[in-house]
Amino acid sequence: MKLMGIVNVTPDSFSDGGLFLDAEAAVEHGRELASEGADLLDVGGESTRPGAEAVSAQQELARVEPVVAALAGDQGPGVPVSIDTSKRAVAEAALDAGAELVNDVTALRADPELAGLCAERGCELVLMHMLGDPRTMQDDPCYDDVVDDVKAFLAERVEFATAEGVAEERIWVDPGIGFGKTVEHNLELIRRLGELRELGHPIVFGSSRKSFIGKLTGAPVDQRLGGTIASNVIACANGAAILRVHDVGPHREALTVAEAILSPSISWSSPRPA
Ligand code: HH2
Repeated sequence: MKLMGIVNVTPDSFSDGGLFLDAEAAVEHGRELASEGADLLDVGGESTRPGAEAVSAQQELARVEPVVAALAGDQGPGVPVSIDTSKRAVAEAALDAGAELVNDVTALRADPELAGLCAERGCELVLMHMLGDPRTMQDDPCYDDVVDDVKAFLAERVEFATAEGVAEERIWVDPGIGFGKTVEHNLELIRRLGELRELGHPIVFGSSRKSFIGKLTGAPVDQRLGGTIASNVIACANGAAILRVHDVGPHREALTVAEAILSPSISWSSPRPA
């Protein structure tokens, strides 16, 4: 199970907006997440919270480029860096600065030319499901069957990406928890996450501090760690391969225990009776 630590270089992210807007603070935060056991660092310069305002490529680039360069460079903590963007220009600069993965919450819908860039560079690519865009996604989201609909969407997006030249084995898929979903939609997706494995791509899962947890527990955004861990452990049991989280240390601890329970590898590594 891999942990993707979140490094938001934004003034308005829903849970940590403004905390790491300064490049140095963001780099320091990334180093800390790596030291707590992050396998990847996901750097983002545009909030995707419901109702968030769009940011220009220039502004986004100015936020993320120095952070990616520092975290992916020789003096960085030595874990791969991903760029959370939907814009080709931002992704290109981040890849030039050393990022190895593109995480696109629009799954190549906002800027289809991003596909060609990923194909050309041979980087990993995360395709996430979202209903509409961040300004409208929470306006009464409706599905026939949320899991079937998300699965069909992701299958179509994988087809688009591969038609544009992205290698099948580079593609990861993500159900987009909280992106155009009610509490019940999110819970259903977590319960039936295993069905997305039929797509044949590693599943990225991001529930960290999201509002469905607050709606269930009544906790404000800075007190949702318990709920986040519960949802992530269940996602892990149901087949997620990568968890995108703000709080790496507590998740590393929880997953060490969860994986020891779930994984048969422990008995494989012990001597077997002849
Ligand atoms: N969630 C957010 C942003 N990017 N990427 C993937 N693949 N999956 C997610 O679930 C996901 C994502 C939203 O979380 P956060 O970055 O903390 O907030 P904001 O978008 O407000 O910066």
